[in-house]
Amino acid sequence: MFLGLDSSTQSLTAVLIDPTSGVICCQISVNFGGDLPQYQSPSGFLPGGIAGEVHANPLMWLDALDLLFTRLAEQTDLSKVKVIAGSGQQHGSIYLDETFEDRLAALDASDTLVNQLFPALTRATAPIWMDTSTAVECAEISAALGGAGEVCRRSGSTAVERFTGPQIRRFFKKDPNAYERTARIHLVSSFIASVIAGKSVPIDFGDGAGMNLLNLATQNWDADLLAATAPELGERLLPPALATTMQGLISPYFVEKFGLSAGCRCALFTGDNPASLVGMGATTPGNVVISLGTSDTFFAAMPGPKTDPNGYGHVFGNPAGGYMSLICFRNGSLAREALRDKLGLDWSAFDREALSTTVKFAGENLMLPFFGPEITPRHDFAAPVLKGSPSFESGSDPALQVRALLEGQFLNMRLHSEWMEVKTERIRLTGGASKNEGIAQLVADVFQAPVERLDVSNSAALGAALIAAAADGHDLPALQQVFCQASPGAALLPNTLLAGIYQTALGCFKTLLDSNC
Ligand code: ADP
Ligand code: XUL
Repeated sequence: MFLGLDSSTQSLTAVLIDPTSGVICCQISVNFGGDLPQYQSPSGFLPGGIAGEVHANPLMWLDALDLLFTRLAEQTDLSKVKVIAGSGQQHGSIYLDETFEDRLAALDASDTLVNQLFPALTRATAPIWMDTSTAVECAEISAALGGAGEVCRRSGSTAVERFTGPQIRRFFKKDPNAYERTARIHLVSSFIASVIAGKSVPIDFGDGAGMNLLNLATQNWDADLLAATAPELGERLLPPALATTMQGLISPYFVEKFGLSAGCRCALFTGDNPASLVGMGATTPGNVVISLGTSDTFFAAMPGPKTDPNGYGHVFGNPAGGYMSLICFRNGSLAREALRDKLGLDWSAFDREALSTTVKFAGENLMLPFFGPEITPRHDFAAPVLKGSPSFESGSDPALQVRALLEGQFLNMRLHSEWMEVKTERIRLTGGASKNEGIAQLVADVFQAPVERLDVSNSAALGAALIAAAADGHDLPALQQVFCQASPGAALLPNTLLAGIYQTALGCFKTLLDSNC
């Protein structure tokens, strides 16, 4: 069996798979807020951060690891686990002194991880991906490299507040003594992996690319980005590696305490988005994952390290080799809900039958579907912009606005993923709104690609379990065939009669966008 762990913002999840029978044997989670209330982090982070700071307590992640393995040992025979891999929320960083390595090597199963590792922290809390406190540091790093475009060209993203490099720089500036005492900096992913391996293990290319420090072309830390971020930073990081690189045996702590086999090995951990790409069965170019959650995200495999000339999208390493994009759209479900409520509708107005009544108006009315500030494109919109017929613009025919909102969201996605230069052959849809047939059909129509929905609830942890099996020599595409199957009959084919209409609408949408940004 192969174990995948995902340390996300709100919970730590385990997925255990048996590739021989093709079965997911066990899926369990520890919820940080509910199971570990002593950390006073109901949503997984410490409330009340000032000036955009959002931090979490790394000891909470360690206690969660002890608790998760306790629960796993009660439910399964952990001695059958051959390899462990995992993923973590991206960008979060943990700062450790020179005692960390010895502490990991000497972990005693009769004590807790927290008791043994907390003295090694040089920073009590870990900034996480929700942190927006580093605008100054982003500007400094960009200036040192000669502009935002150069940071993007090298690292796959412009300098971004939540990314780890700017966060490290802020720490160095605020507390140079603590930075000086820091011998090792880990991401959430590599921190948990190191605890399991009983030694510091590398950051992988997938998560490493979320730091503004990794040079995508060389797949190594970029000397100029390191120098622009903090002094002697390279010494505090291990050379990055591919997620499927085996790291050796797991720490005896887990063998003695939870009954894992002494022969169980550890692969690397990656970011939750790269792991989801694996778990959604989308690691080959041509596959696209669109997640319709609170915000919408678009991620897709790509063969080469192309970067977004506008600097909105991110490029990370693909755990299966090559690269992947991640593009976030802030106005996702929040915008769909805002229009629904404004027009006094319910979700049935977004259904397939409801949308079929307006198909003859496809592409005719345009909406810039932004109810508030957007990040792709980056602009402070105050309200949607409408351009079309009087009955559309006035709202007297609400169905026209529903169609135009959805078309606008997916045209915007199509427009802002063109830089990848990868033809979309198949879309795998996930997230709360993906169950809506009308919304799913519109995705198929606007992208002119079939849309499939998977019954995968923990795609990152599943992806991590698949990475563990791949690290042991299993064929990843074959595993994905078994574990990442679309629900039968759930594929939606595009209405090809709309291909030309949406091609033209894309150009009109771009013109409207350019005149409003
Ligand atoms: P997140 O993981 O970002 O919290 P989810 O992926 O769980 O979000 O998606 C939640 C969103 O899904 C809700 O905000 C809601 O707007 C949307 N949603 C739920 N059901 C439907 C539906 N039938 N049609 C459209 N949207 C829906
Ligand atoms: C990606 C990002 C989030 C985190 C948390 O850039 O910030 O998706 O990975 O899930």
